[in-house]
Amino acid sequence: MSLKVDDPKLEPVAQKVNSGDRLSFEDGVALYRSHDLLGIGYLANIVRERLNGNRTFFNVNRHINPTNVCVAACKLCAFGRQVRDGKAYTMSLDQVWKIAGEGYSEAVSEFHIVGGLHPELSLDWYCEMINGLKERYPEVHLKAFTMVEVGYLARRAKISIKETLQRLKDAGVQSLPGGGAEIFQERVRRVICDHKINGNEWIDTARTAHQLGLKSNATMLYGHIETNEDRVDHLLKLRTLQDETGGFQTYIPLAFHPENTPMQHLSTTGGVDDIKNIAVARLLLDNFPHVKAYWVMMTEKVAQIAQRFGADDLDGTIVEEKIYHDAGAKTSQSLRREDLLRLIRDSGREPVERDTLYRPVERNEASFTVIV
Ligand code: V47
Repeated sequence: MSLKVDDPKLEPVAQKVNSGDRLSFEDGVALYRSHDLLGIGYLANIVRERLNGNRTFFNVNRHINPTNVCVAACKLCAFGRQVRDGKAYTMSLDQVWKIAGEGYSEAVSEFHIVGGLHPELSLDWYCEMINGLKERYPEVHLKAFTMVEVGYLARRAKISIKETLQRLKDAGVQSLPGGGAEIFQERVRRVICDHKINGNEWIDTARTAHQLGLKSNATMLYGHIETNEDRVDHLLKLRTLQDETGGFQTYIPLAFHPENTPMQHLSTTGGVDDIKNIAVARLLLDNFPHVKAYWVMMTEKVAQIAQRFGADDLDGTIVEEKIYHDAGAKTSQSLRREDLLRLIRDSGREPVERDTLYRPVERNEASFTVIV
């Protein structure tokens, strides 16, 4: 079979996709530089269907952000606040445990828990929070804390990353979300998130989590001051770690939303760049089982199109979203399960409700069963 692309510079990529060979750094840059969106999408769709057939995954989840207090003050962020800011909030443990059960009528299979780097909340506090959630909602998978939060908690507790992750795991954390990766290139990182752990530390923390048996996701924040080369460098660093550990489940490209951030003079990304970021990732990350089109960030419409350009996951019901909405997102805060089913079916894909570990879920209204 010969695969057709309009841009002659993509011929070598098409040949490699045809034979199942790994793409190089130069291939990645050629893909980002090309305007042949249909050619790129065509190739990405082949890889997507090889890996996941016609299925598109989603879950019934709830986001919980226990605090927006953050010492990092990243230029990319509209969510984090200084302790004394009028809009700063920190939930009590009781509030976290209560809010977890609110706002959605169907049984949630995942809590996605992330927050700011709070200078006074200890590792013990977070372990108690996790423990309390597990006690009250034993069926619900706890996907909690970015590599950045883990790094900060370790530093404050004056223990190693490994010990910190082990403590969180013992308390009930079952996997980690993919946030905080931003762009690994130091030159960019220094501008957009100066006080965060650096790219190597993010990778090292993910490696340690995977070695402890905790799966995680991975993200990349694009559409600010990074170059195409920075994007490819980021993706290949993720691919290298995945070769070593196999611990990543999903990659999620995140478009920068500039509103209410110190970088609000930058414009938002366009639909072409959003779709291209899905497709190029699907082609470069040959060892990642899934690529997620995060509907809150992309809009429902673009996330639906992404299902034909390499994505095989939409994320979930979410219920309450703060990070993107503080940065001006116009999407809804929440979708119902039936909305996700419709979005997927209307893009010609077969919807599969999954748990966090991608096992199919069967449900009736009030409960769900993981099929193993
Ligand atoms: O870590 C922060 C990014 C991330 C902005 O693992 C911003 O399943 C754009 O990681 N504009 C949080 N992006 C979101 C995230 C995520 C979302 C959905 C699913 C999963 C998963 C992970 O959002 C942050 C940061 O990289 N972010 N501020 C902004 N103004």
